[in-house]
This record gives sequence, structure tokens and C-alpha cells, in this order.
Amino acid sequence: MKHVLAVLLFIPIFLFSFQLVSKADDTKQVMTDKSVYYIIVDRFYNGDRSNDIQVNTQDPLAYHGGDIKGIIKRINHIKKMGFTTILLSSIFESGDDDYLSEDVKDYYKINPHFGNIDDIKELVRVAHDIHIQIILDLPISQDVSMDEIAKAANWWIEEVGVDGFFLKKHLEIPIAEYDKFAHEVKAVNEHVYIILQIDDGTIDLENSSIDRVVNGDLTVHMRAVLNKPDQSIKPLLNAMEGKAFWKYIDDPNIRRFTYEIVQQNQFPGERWPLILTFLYTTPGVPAIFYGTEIALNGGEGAENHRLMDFRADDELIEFMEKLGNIRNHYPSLTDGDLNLLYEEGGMAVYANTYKDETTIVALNNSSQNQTVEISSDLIAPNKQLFGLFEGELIKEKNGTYVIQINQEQAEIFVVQNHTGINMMNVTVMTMIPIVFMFFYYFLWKRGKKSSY
Ligand SMILES: [Ca+2]
Repeated sequence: MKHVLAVLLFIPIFLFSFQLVSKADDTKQVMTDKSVYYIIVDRFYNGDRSNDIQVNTQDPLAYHGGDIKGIIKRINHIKKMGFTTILLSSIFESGDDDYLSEDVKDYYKINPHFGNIDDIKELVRVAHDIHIQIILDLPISQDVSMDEIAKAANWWIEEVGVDGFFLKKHLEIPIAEYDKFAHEVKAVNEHVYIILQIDDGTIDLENSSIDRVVNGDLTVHMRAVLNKPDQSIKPLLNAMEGKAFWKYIDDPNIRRFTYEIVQQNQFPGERWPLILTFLYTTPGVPAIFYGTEIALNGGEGAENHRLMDFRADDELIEFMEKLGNIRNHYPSLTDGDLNLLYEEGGMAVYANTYKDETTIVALNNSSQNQTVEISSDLIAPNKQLFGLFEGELIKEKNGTYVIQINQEQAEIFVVQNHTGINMMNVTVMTMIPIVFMFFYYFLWKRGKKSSY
């Protein structure tokens, strides 16, 4: 009986590990299946009062008390939304009154407002335990060579175990210098991610050690199209070349998109789910700035960097949890090929296909409720579309799928066979390996007995 129990216990582990292996093989160390949560350390959560030196939350330019311990305490908030990666604003020791820590004085020390080296080691350990990676923003100070920066980066990888670095390209430093930096860092650990924001010029990523670029032009495009309804997303899709980029709608250097939505007399609570659905279901890695989940408002500079409010309304947070977990579950949303099926006056339907999985996104960026008929030739005949947000089921009728979406709403459908994923299917799929395991167990048992 003990043996039977052991086998039963072993089965789920076997099934689970099998799944993990196939997933890892598919992704091949690329970043397409990642999603990033970008934190300004001083403005996230105050988890340690003992480092509150000159903290004044009433002064927008002063330290507000956020620290690395605060991120550890609130890491479940980030995990629940499905993020795979945390990008930290600079944590290096800097000059006074510099809550962004961008004017770095010592690349081997932590700004004491944010904690100490043990805190960051603990954050990396806690994050890795729940499969979240930690990437550091690495500002380049004027008087430091890229060789020295690479040495410091390697120290952070070996000593602390961070997973990557985010750099912004300076106008006066040639791209080849950044490439050399990436090469030197990857010589120590090839799995480290190097992401570069380039606002001038381009880079041949195929022949570079840099993993991803940040597409800043796309941000400008997206903000212009998504701030109000009745605008086509087609130009945005055309601007998305390949998948090797991070895309963001908010970052520390521009005013909050919520601010622009309000300026257009639109409701942030209604716009954000649509905007986020677009970001999460189109090519590239979505990088979400902290505070987006509560539609944080603010103009440029310190106004943009307000303290995260964990007591705010959680309606958008719940939506992001749903959306983030859907994105993590369906490879077609992260690794698929996008095909625009319909677009008119802001109403868009597009398919993402990966291997034998297809998801259909209906994005109604128009001010009218919409009914769209998509020919089954464009999807597949004799299937059904299952809505992942609302649970709606659409069956093929007269060679079309009829999709109805209210104004400024979105839905992600997964294309299924008629039976769908019902309990019968699940039970049969689970039972087959179990029956086989028992079969082999008894064969082994019999074999053992007869050899005695
Ligand atoms: Ca603190």
C-alpha cells in the first residue's frame, strides 16, 4: 500500500515537471513571456522606519520613505498581478536630495535611505522563490568609464544575484560602448538581461549582446491613439516590428497617462482596462509603471512620482490580476503571430496564433457598441470562441462568428473545439497517465516478485 501511495504522490510532480520542461524549451531564454513592474523605490512602500532620514511626504522633492524592505513586504501585490519581472529605479548611493538616486556616487553601495546590501539580497531571494526576476536601473554617471560600469554590474550579479540591467543611452556615448558592456556582463553570466533605452538611432539586435530595446517612439504613438475613443490602433500595430522590445505607456520622465486621459474628458477607470488589454496582447514586453493599477495621476517630474497608495480602490488591480494571469497562461499572447482581422473607426479584432493555440482579441476603442461578423475562414470553421473576461461563448453561425462588444470595452477569446475544456476532457487527460503509471507499477511489482 505504501508503494501505491508513493506512486500516487509522484504522478502530479511528474505531470507538473513535464509541463515546466516544455515551457522552458519554447522560450529559449528570450523575454517575450515576461511582464515588467517598474518601481521608484522611494515612492513604493515604506517597510523600514529606521532608514527614514530627512523623510517628508509633504515635500514632493524630498524622500518619502520607500525602501527595499517595503518591496519585500508588498511583493505579493506584484505577484498577484502576474508580473514576472521587477525593475527597480536606481538604488546606488547618490548625492543628497536625490530620491531617484540617479546621480550615482558609488556603484558598489546602496543609498542608505533604501536599506543595505542584506536587504537587496533578501529581496532577490524572496523574488526568485516566487519566480520573479529583479532588474536594476543602471544610470551612467559622466565621469565613469563603461569598463568600470561593467565591473560593477558583474559584482551585482555575482554578489547579489540580480537578473539584469536597464540602461538609457546617453547621446554622447556611442552604441558600440553599450554593446561592449553587454558583452562583458554576459561573459560572466549569459542569462543576464540587458535592456537599453535608445531615443536616438537604432541598433542591430541580431548582432548585439543587448537583449531588448525600449521603444520610446511607440509610447508617443500609443498615448496619441489610446487617450480617447474613435481612433484606429492599426498604425500602432504597424509600428511594432519584431518582438525584441519593451513597451510602456508611463515612465518616470513623462506625465502620468491618467492625467492625459482626464484632459481629454475621458474616465481613467474605463480607459485603463482597454489600454492594458492592448499592451498585454500585442508584440513586445509590457513594462507597467507602479501606480498604474490605481490610475495614479500627476504631471511631469515629482508629481509623476507620488507615493503608491495601497488603500486605493482595487477595481483596476483586480482587472490587472485577471489580465496578467491570462497573459501568463496563453503562449499565443506572448509568443504568437498577430494577424489583424478587422478594424474600423477604432473597433479592432485581431488574432494571436502560437502552434495550435489561437486567441482572438476584440478591442472596441470606439464610442459606440459594436457588432462585428468575422468570417470563419479567418479563424477556423466549426469552433467556438470562449471569452476569458466575461465567459461568453460564441458559436459559428452561417460561416461567421458574431462578436458583440460594448463601447470602450475589450475581450480576449480563446478558440476552442465545440466541446471546449469540460470536466470530461480534463478527467480523461488526467486518467490516462495515472492508468499507465499503475500498469507499469504492477508490471514492475510482478517482475520483482518473480525474480525473488
Ligand atoms: Ca523607510
